[in-house]
Amino acid sequence: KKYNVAVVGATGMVGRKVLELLEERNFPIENFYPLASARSKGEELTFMGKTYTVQELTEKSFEQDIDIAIFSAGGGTSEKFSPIAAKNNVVVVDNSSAFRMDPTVPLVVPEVNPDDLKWHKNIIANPNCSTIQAVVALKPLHENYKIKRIVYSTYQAVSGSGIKGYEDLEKGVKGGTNEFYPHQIAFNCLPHIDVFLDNGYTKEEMKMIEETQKILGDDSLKITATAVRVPVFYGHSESVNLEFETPFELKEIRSLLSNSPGIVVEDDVANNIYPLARNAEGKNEVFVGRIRRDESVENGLNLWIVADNIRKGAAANAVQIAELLIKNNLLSR
Ligand code: A2P
Ligand code: 11C
Repeated sequence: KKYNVAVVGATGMVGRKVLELLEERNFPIENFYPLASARSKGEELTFMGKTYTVQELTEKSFEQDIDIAIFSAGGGTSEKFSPIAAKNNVVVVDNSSAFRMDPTVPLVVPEVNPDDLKWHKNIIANPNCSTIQAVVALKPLHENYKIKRIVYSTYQAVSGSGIKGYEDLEKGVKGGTNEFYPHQIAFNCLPHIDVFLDNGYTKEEMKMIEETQKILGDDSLKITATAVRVPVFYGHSESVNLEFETPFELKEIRSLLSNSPGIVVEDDVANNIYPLARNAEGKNEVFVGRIRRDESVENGLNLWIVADNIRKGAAANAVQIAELLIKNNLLSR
């Protein structure tokens, strides 16, 4: 059986990667609808060997026969159009932050909480990129040793900001001035991702905290985060410090992570092997290394977690969700 699929924001950074992944994973598509703003209306794009014309997203778009719509066109667009799609029994996989913390909307990483898909009401939220890669690694550890506290410190690529962030770095290394970030990003680190909130944290940091609790289904988890933008084009890196309820052996942790879905362990420091953003680029897995005890506390562990933020952090996770919806018979038409 084949399905009718729409990609909203098909011309954007994440949208184009969604198209690439649908093609790469041979997604069973009958009819395809690339949607974007009026600016791109009429543009042509090639997908699975055919040429398609980009349609303008309007309230009427979802009167067409569409089974699944993957949205990557910003929070405002999702807020306005996802409910219209949902009402028409189109199942929406939404990449924006618009519905993530809505208790009636499942927030899903297929390797972590696939069962949450069962209670969807036609909208499913795709988590923030830095959250996705972390929880893939944390899930098996939480199940086995129960996490008490997490300290996230991130090193995030400029592609997380979309094309404007990418251009600031590209121009910056050639001596140009920044137009998007408040400070030069080339040869620099900015402890500032998204806007600052009243509590002194950035929105990115609060997303990591709240989304991790929701995905792991545990609001009592103690979490703190510092999110930093670094001069890297693709691939978010994260230092993750954990405290568990129960004791562990490092050997067990390594084998647990190696045998969990979606994870590749790269941890051979004698040979300078550890996860690197440059190596994660273009891959759909989450890479984990520098696995070592935090000797300053009881049952403490440090990890270095890296993934391609546009793939596993966005497009790949969304396409995996769409695949699971089909596999588990969870579409609404
Ligand atoms: P367009 O290319 O027509 O502007 P990025 O994150 O790389 O900037 O991409 C954003 C994506 O979201 C693009 O595909 C963009 O389309 C789309 N988009 C932005 N605003 C709207 C809107 N109001 N309606 C539909 N699509 C939108
Ligand atoms: C960044 N994590 O790297 C952000 C991008 O909530 O989907 C993704 C924002 C989001 O800037």
